[in-house]
Amino acid sequence: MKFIDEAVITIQSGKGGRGCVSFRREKFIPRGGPDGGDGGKGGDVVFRTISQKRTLYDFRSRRLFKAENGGSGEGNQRTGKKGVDLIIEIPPGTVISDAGTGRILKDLVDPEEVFVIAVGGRGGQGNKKFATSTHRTPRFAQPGGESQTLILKLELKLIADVGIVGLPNAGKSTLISVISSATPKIAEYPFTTLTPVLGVVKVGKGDTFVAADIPGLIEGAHKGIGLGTQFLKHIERTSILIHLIDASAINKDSPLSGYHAINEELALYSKNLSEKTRLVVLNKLDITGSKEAADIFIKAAGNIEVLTISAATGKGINRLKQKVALLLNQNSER
Ligand SMILES: Nc1nc2c(ncn2[C@@H]2O[C@H](COP(=O)(O)OP(=O)(O)OP(=O)(O)O)[C@@H](O)[C@H]2O)c(=O)[nH]1
Ligand SMILES: [Mg+2]
Repeated sequence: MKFIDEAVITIQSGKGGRGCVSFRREKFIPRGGPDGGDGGKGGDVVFRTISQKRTLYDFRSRRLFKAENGGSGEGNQRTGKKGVDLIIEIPPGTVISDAGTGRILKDLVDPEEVFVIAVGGRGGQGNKKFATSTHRTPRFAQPGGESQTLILKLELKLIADVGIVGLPNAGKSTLISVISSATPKIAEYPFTTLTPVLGVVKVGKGDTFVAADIPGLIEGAHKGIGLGTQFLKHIERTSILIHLIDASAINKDSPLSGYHAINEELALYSKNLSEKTRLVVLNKLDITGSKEAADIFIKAAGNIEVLTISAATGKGINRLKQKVALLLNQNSER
Protein backbone atom coordinates (compact mmCIF):
# COMPACT_ATOMS: atom_id res chain seq x y z
CA MET A 1 0.00 0.00 0.00
CA LYS A 2 1.36 3.38 -0.91
CA PHE A 3 0.85 5.83 1.90
CA ILE A 4 3.63 8.09 0.68
CA ASP A 5 2.99 10.88 -1.76
CA GLU A 6 6.07 11.86 -3.72
CA ALA A 7 7.27 14.00 -6.58
CA VAL A 8 10.54 14.76 -8.35
CA ILE A 9 10.98 18.36 -9.48
CA THR A 10 13.71 20.53 -10.94
CA ILE A 11 14.24 23.93 -9.46
CA GLN A 12 16.40 26.72 -10.78
CA SER A 13 17.27 30.01 -9.16
CA GLY A 14 17.59 33.13 -11.32
CA LYS A 15 20.83 34.12 -12.97
CA GLY A 16 22.28 37.44 -11.89
CA GLY A 17 21.96 40.30 -14.39
CA ARG A 18 25.20 41.45 -15.99
CA GLY A 19 26.83 44.73 -15.13
CA CYS A 20 26.67 47.45 -17.75
CA VAL A 21 29.48 49.15 -19.66
CA SER A 22 28.45 52.69 -20.35
CA PHE A 23 29.88 56.25 -20.38
CA ARG A 24 28.18 59.45 -19.55
CA ARG A 25 26.99 61.36 -22.56
CA GLU A 26 25.93 64.86 -21.96
CA LYS A 27 25.70 67.82 -24.26
CA PHE A 28 28.66 69.78 -23.00
CA ILE A 29 30.69 66.91 -21.56
CA PRO A 30 32.38 65.28 -24.57
CA ARG A 31 34.08 62.45 -22.69
CA GLY A 32 32.04 61.53 -19.64
CA GLY A 33 33.13 59.05 -17.02
CA PRO A 34 31.82 55.47 -16.71
CA ASP A 35 28.24 55.20 -15.52
CA GLY A 36 27.34 51.53 -16.11
CA GLY A 37 25.03 50.23 -13.36
CA ASP A 38 25.13 46.83 -11.65
CA GLY A 39 23.02 43.89 -12.72
CA GLY A 40 20.10 42.84 -10.52
CA LYS A 41 20.30 39.77 -8.30
CA GLY A 42 18.63 36.62 -9.60
CA GLY A 43 15.54 35.39 -7.76
CA ASP A 44 15.79 32.72 -5.06
CA VAL A 45 13.78 29.54 -5.01
CA VAL A 46 11.96 29.26 -1.72
CA PHE A 47 9.78 26.56 -0.19
CA ARG A 48 6.93 27.58 2.04
CA THR A 49 4.62 25.27 3.95
CA ILE A 50 0.95 26.14 4.11
CA SER A 51 -1.60 24.05 5.92
CA GLN A 52 -4.22 24.40 3.18
CA LYS A 53 -1.97 22.26 1.00
CA ARG A 54 -2.41 18.68 2.05
CA THR A 55 -0.87 16.65 -0.74
CA LEU A 56 1.78 16.84 -3.45
CA TYR A 57 -0.92 16.51 -6.10
CA ASP A 58 -0.02 19.76 -7.89
CA PHE A 59 3.45 18.45 -8.69
CA ARG A 60 1.97 15.83 -11.00
CA SER A 61 1.40 18.45 -13.65
CA ARG A 62 4.25 20.87 -13.01
CA ARG A 63 7.84 19.70 -12.66
CA LEU A 64 10.07 22.70 -13.50
CA PHE A 65 10.26 25.67 -11.19
CA LYS A 66 12.39 28.66 -12.22
CA ALA A 67 12.90 31.91 -10.41
CA GLU A 68 13.32 35.03 -12.51
CA ASN A 69 16.72 36.17 -13.78
CA GLY A 70 18.10 39.48 -12.64
CA GLY A 71 17.89 42.35 -15.13
CA SER A 72 21.03 43.78 -16.74
CA GLY A 73 22.47 46.97 -15.40
CA GLU A 74 21.99 50.10 -17.50
CA GLY A 75 23.70 53.37 -18.22
CA ASN A 76 23.29 56.36 -16.00
CA GLN A 77 24.11 54.07 -13.03
CA ARG A 78 20.79 52.31 -13.18
CA THR A 79 20.81 48.96 -11.36
CA GLY A 80 19.12 46.06 -13.13
CA LYS A 81 15.80 44.79 -11.81
CA LYS A 82 16.00 42.14 -9.13
CA GLY A 83 14.67 38.76 -10.30
CA VAL A 84 11.44 37.79 -8.53
CA ASP A 85 11.82 34.95 -6.03
CA LEU A 86 9.86 31.83 -6.77
CA ILE A 87 7.87 30.58 -3.83
CA ILE A 88 6.80 26.97 -3.98
CA GLU A 89 3.97 26.09 -1.63
CA ILE A 90 4.10 22.64 -0.09
CA PRO A 91 2.22 20.84 2.65
CA PRO A 92 3.70 20.77 6.16
CA GLY A 93 5.47 17.45 6.68
CA THR A 94 7.23 17.47 3.32
CA VAL A 95 10.76 16.09 3.31
CA ILE A 96 13.03 17.53 0.63
CA SER A 97 15.99 15.51 -0.56
CA ASP A 98 18.52 15.48 -3.36
CA ALA A 99 16.99 13.20 -6.00
CA GLY A 100 20.41 11.94 -7.07
CA THR A 101 22.05 11.08 -3.77
CA GLY A 102 18.97 10.72 -1.59
CA ARG A 103 20.50 13.03 0.99
CA ILE A 104 17.86 14.86 3.00
CA LEU A 105 18.23 18.60 2.59
CA LYS A 106 15.33 19.78 4.70
CA ASP A 107 12.40 18.44 6.64
CA LEU A 108 9.69 21.08 6.76
CA VAL A 109 7.38 20.21 9.59
CA ASP A 110 5.35 23.21 10.65
CA PRO A 111 2.94 25.45 8.73
CA GLU A 112 4.35 28.77 7.52
CA GLU A 113 7.93 27.51 7.50
CA VAL A 114 10.13 29.09 4.87
CA PHE A 115 13.32 27.64 3.45
CA VAL A 116 15.54 29.08 0.72
CA ILE A 117 16.67 26.08 -1.29
CA ALA A 118 18.58 27.89 -4.05
CA VAL A 119 19.96 31.41 -3.99
CA GLY A 120 19.86 33.53 -7.13
CA GLY A 121 23.10 34.63 -8.79
CA ARG A 122 24.48 37.98 -7.65
CA GLY A 123 24.22 40.93 -9.96
CA GLY A 124 27.40 41.71 -11.92
CA GLN A 125 29.05 45.04 -11.18
CA GLY A 126 28.82 47.79 -13.78
CA ASN A 127 31.89 49.54 -15.15
CA LYS A 128 31.33 52.50 -12.84
CA LYS A 129 32.48 50.26 -9.95
CA PHE A 130 35.75 49.46 -11.72
CA ALA A 131 36.84 53.03 -12.22
CA THR A 132 39.95 54.00 -10.22
CA SER A 133 42.20 57.04 -10.23
CA THR A 134 44.62 55.27 -12.58
CA HIS A 135 41.98 53.57 -14.69
CA ARG A 136 39.28 56.10 -15.34
CA THR A 137 37.54 54.50 -18.27
CA PRO A 138 37.10 50.77 -17.68
CA ARG A 139 35.55 49.15 -20.76
CA PHE A 140 34.44 46.08 -18.96
CA ALA A 141 31.84 45.01 -16.40
CA GLN A 142 31.19 41.87 -14.45
CA PRO A 143 28.89 39.11 -15.70
CA GLY A 144 25.99 38.08 -13.48
CA GLY A 145 26.38 35.21 -11.00
CA GLU A 146 25.30 31.76 -12.15
CA SER A 147 21.93 30.28 -11.32
CA GLN A 148 21.67 27.09 -9.31
CA THR A 149 19.83 24.05 -10.57
CA LEU A 150 18.78 21.20 -8.31
CA ILE A 151 16.77 18.06 -8.88
CA LEU A 152 14.77 17.42 -5.76
CA LYS A 153 12.61 14.70 -4.42
CA LEU A 154 9.65 15.74 -2.30
CA GLU A 155 8.10 13.20 -0.01
CA LEU A 156 5.08 13.45 2.19
CA LYS A 157 3.79 10.80 4.49
CA LEU A 158 0.09 10.91 3.81
CA ILE A 159 -2.05 11.48 6.81
CA ALA A 160 -5.75 11.12 6.20
CA ASP A 161 -7.71 14.35 6.55
CA VAL A 162 -11.05 12.60 6.30
CA GLY A 163 -12.07 9.19 7.55
CA ILE A 164 -15.03 7.39 6.01
CA VAL A 165 -16.89 5.40 8.64
CA GLY A 166 -20.12 3.45 8.53
CA LEU A 167 -21.75 0.05 8.66
CA PRO A 168 -20.42 -2.68 6.38
CA ASN A 169 -21.74 -2.43 2.83
CA ALA A 170 -22.62 1.28 3.12
CA GLY A 171 -20.52 1.97 0.02
CA LYS A 172 -17.43 3.43 1.68
CA SER A 173 -15.00 1.78 -0.71
CA THR A 174 -17.16 2.69 -3.68
CA LEU A 175 -17.13 6.30 -2.51
CA ILE A 176 -13.35 6.50 -2.19
CA SER A 177 -12.97 4.86 -5.58
CA VAL A 178 -15.10 7.55 -7.24
CA ILE A 179 -13.55 10.54 -5.47
CA SER A 180 -9.91 9.44 -5.76
CA SER A 181 -7.71 7.19 -7.83
CA ALA A 182 -7.67 4.56 -5.09
CA THR A 183 -8.87 1.16 -6.22
CA PRO A 184 -10.14 -0.73 -3.20
CA LYS A 185 -12.02 -3.98 -3.43
CA ILE A 186 -15.78 -3.44 -3.69
CA ALA A 187 -18.36 -6.16 -3.22
CA GLU A 188 -21.97 -6.69 -2.24
CA TYR A 189 -21.12 -8.48 0.99
CA PRO A 190 -20.09 -6.96 4.33
CA PHE A 191 -16.47 -6.75 5.46
CA THR A 192 -15.10 -6.48 1.96
CA THR A 193 -12.51 -4.02 3.14
CA LEU A 194 -9.96 -5.64 5.42
CA THR A 195 -7.30 -2.95 5.55
CA PRO A 196 -7.55 0.83 5.32
CA VAL A 197 -7.08 2.45 1.93
CA LEU A 198 -6.03 6.04 1.38
CA GLY A 199 -6.91 8.15 -1.64
CA VAL A 200 -5.95 11.65 -2.72
CA VAL A 201 -9.04 13.66 -3.64
CA LYS A 202 -8.93 16.71 -5.86
CA VAL A 203 -11.61 19.36 -5.53
CA GLY A 204 -12.15 21.76 -8.41
CA LYS A 205 -8.95 23.58 -9.34
CA GLY A 206 -7.25 24.11 -6.00
CA ASP A 207 -7.85 21.97 -2.95
CA THR A 208 -6.81 18.42 -2.41
CA PHE A 209 -7.32 16.22 0.61
CA VAL A 210 -6.65 12.67 1.69
CA ALA A 211 -9.52 10.34 2.49
CA ALA A 212 -9.26 7.02 4.31
CA ASP A 213 -11.61 4.12 3.73
CA ILE A 214 -11.66 1.76 6.67
CA PRO A 215 -13.45 -1.53 7.24
CA GLY A 216 -17.10 -1.37 8.27
CA LEU A 217 -18.04 -1.01 11.90
CA ILE A 218 -20.90 -2.81 13.60
CA GLU A 219 -22.58 -2.66 16.93
CA GLY A 220 -20.25 -4.16 19.51
CA ALA A 221 -17.16 -3.30 17.47
CA HIS A 222 -15.53 -1.85 20.58
CA LYS A 223 -15.80 -5.35 22.11
CA GLY A 224 -14.06 -6.84 19.10
CA ILE A 225 -17.19 -7.86 17.19
CA GLY A 226 -16.83 -7.86 13.41
CA LEU A 227 -13.46 -6.44 12.57
CA GLY A 228 -13.56 -4.56 15.81
CA THR A 229 -12.14 -1.12 16.23
CA GLN A 230 -8.56 -2.04 15.35
CA PHE A 231 -8.68 0.21 12.30
CA LEU A 232 -10.04 3.26 14.02
CA LYS A 233 -6.51 4.24 14.99
CA HIS A 234 -5.95 4.98 11.31
CA ILE A 235 -8.47 7.79 11.47
CA GLU A 236 -7.50 9.13 14.89
CA ARG A 237 -5.58 11.98 13.30
CA THR A 238 -8.14 12.92 10.68
CA SER A 239 -9.77 16.26 10.97
CA ILE A 240 -13.26 15.19 9.96
CA LEU A 241 -15.31 12.03 9.55
CA ILE A 242 -17.78 11.18 6.83
CA HIS A 243 -20.43 8.97 8.30
CA LEU A 244 -21.75 7.06 5.30
CA ILE A 245 -25.13 5.40 5.46
CA ASP A 246 -26.85 3.12 2.96
CA ALA A 247 -30.17 4.89 2.47
CA SER A 248 -31.75 1.79 0.96
CA ALA A 249 -31.09 -0.08 4.19
CA ILE A 250 -32.65 2.49 6.52
CA ASN A 251 -35.23 0.97 8.82
CA LYS A 252 -38.25 3.23 8.37
CA ASP A 253 -39.57 2.44 11.83
CA SER A 254 -36.36 3.46 13.57
CA PRO A 255 -34.51 5.45 10.92
CA LEU A 256 -31.66 6.57 13.16
CA SER A 257 -30.80 3.23 14.74
CA GLY A 258 -27.84 2.44 12.47
CA TYR A 259 -26.62 6.00 12.74
CA HIS A 260 -26.71 5.89 16.53
CA ALA A 261 -25.02 2.49 16.62
CA ILE A 262 -21.97 3.84 14.79
CA ASN A 263 -21.85 6.97 16.91
CA GLU A 264 -21.96 4.81 19.99
CA GLU A 265 -19.05 2.69 18.80
CA LEU A 266 -16.97 5.76 18.00
CA ALA A 267 -17.70 7.24 21.41
CA LEU A 268 -16.81 3.99 23.17
CA TYR A 269 -13.55 3.83 21.24
CA SER A 270 -12.33 7.32 22.05
CA LYS A 271 -13.50 10.74 23.06
CA ASN A 272 -11.24 12.19 20.40
CA LEU A 273 -13.06 10.35 17.60
CA SER A 274 -16.51 11.15 18.84
CA GLU A 275 -15.68 14.83 19.01
CA LYS A 276 -14.53 15.18 15.42
CA THR A 277 -16.51 17.23 12.95
CA ARG A 278 -18.84 14.77 11.31
CA LEU A 279 -20.61 14.90 8.00
CA VAL A 280 -23.61 12.60 7.61
CA VAL A 281 -23.98 11.31 4.07
CA LEU A 282 -26.75 9.08 2.80
CA ASN A 283 -25.67 6.89 -0.11
CA LYS A 284 -27.34 4.74 -2.79
CA LEU A 285 -30.03 7.33 -3.55
CA ASP A 286 -30.35 5.72 -6.99
CA ILE A 287 -32.03 2.66 -5.49
CA THR A 288 -35.83 2.66 -5.65
CA GLY A 289 -37.39 3.66 -2.35
CA SER A 290 -34.22 5.11 -0.88
CA LYS A 291 -35.32 8.70 -1.51
CA GLU A 292 -38.35 8.13 0.75
CA ALA A 293 -36.16 6.45 3.36
CA ALA A 294 -33.71 9.35 3.17
CA ASP A 295 -36.53 11.84 3.76
CA ILE A 296 -37.65 9.91 6.83
CA PHE A 297 -34.05 9.90 8.10
CA ILE A 298 -33.56 13.61 7.47
CA LYS A 299 -36.78 14.45 9.28
CA ALA A 300 -35.81 12.31 12.26
CA ALA A 301 -32.30 13.78 12.32
CA GLY A 302 -33.70 17.26 13.03
CA ASN A 303 -31.07 19.94 12.60
CA ILE A 304 -28.15 17.66 11.74
CA GLU A 305 -27.03 18.50 8.22
CA VAL A 306 -27.38 15.52 5.90
CA LEU A 307 -26.05 15.19 2.35
CA THR A 308 -27.44 12.70 -0.13
CA ILE A 309 -25.40 11.02 -2.83
CA SER A 310 -25.19 8.07 -5.13
CA ALA A 311 -21.64 6.79 -5.33
CA ALA A 312 -22.81 4.60 -8.20
CA THR A 313 -24.14 7.37 -10.44
CA GLY A 314 -21.97 10.21 -9.11
CA LYS A 315 -24.94 12.31 -8.06
CA GLY A 316 -24.09 14.69 -5.21
CA ILE A 317 -20.39 13.76 -5.27
CA ASN A 318 -19.09 17.18 -6.28
CA ARG A 319 -21.10 18.84 -3.60
CA LEU A 320 -19.77 16.39 -1.06
CA LYS A 321 -16.16 17.03 -2.09
CA GLN A 322 -16.68 20.79 -1.87
CA LYS A 323 -18.32 20.51 1.51
CA VAL A 324 -15.42 18.41 2.82
CA ALA A 325 -12.86 20.90 1.48
CA LEU A 326 -14.75 23.73 3.12
CA LEU A 327 -14.87 21.98 6.49
CA LEU A 328 -11.17 21.14 6.27
CA ASN A 329 -10.24 24.71 5.52
CA GLN A 330 -12.39 25.93 8.40
CA ASN A 331 -10.72 23.42 10.72
CA SER A 332 -7.20 24.38 9.65
CA GLU A 333 -7.91 28.07 10.19
CA ARG A 334 -8.79 27.42 13.79
N1 LIG B 1 -27.00 1.03 -6.19
C1 LIG B 1 -25.91 1.44 -5.55
N2 LIG B 1 -25.02 0.55 -5.09
C2 LIG B 1 -23.93 1.00 -4.45
C3 LIG B 1 -23.68 2.40 -4.29
N3 LIG B 1 -22.51 2.53 -3.60
C4 LIG B 1 -22.06 1.27 -3.36
N4 LIG B 1 -22.91 0.35 -3.87
C5 LIG B 1 -22.77 -1.10 -3.79
O1 LIG B 1 -22.83 -1.50 -2.45
C6 LIG B 1 -22.01 -2.62 -2.21
C7 LIG B 1 -21.03 -2.37 -1.10
O2 LIG B 1 -20.11 -1.39 -1.51
P1 LIG B 1 -18.69 -1.23 -0.85
O3 LIG B 1 -18.12 0.02 -1.39
O4 LIG B 1 -17.88 -2.46 -0.95
O5 LIG B 1 -19.12 -1.02 0.67
P2 LIG B 1 -18.20 -0.80 1.95
O6 LIG B 1 -18.92 0.17 2.81
O7 LIG B 1 -16.83 -0.48 1.57
O8 LIG B 1 -18.28 -2.23 2.61
P3 LIG B 1 -17.26 -2.92 3.67
O9 LIG B 1 -15.88 -2.72 3.16
O10 LIG B 1 -17.66 -4.32 3.64
O11 LIG B 1 -17.50 -2.27 4.97
C8 LIG B 1 -21.34 -2.94 -3.55
O12 LIG B 1 -22.07 -3.95 -4.21
C9 LIG B 1 -21.45 -1.62 -4.30
O13 LIG B 1 -21.47 -1.80 -5.69
C10 LIG B 1 -24.65 3.32 -4.82
O14 LIG B 1 -24.52 4.56 -4.75
N5 LIG B 1 -25.73 2.78 -5.44
MG1 LIG C 1 -15.14 -1.41 1.89
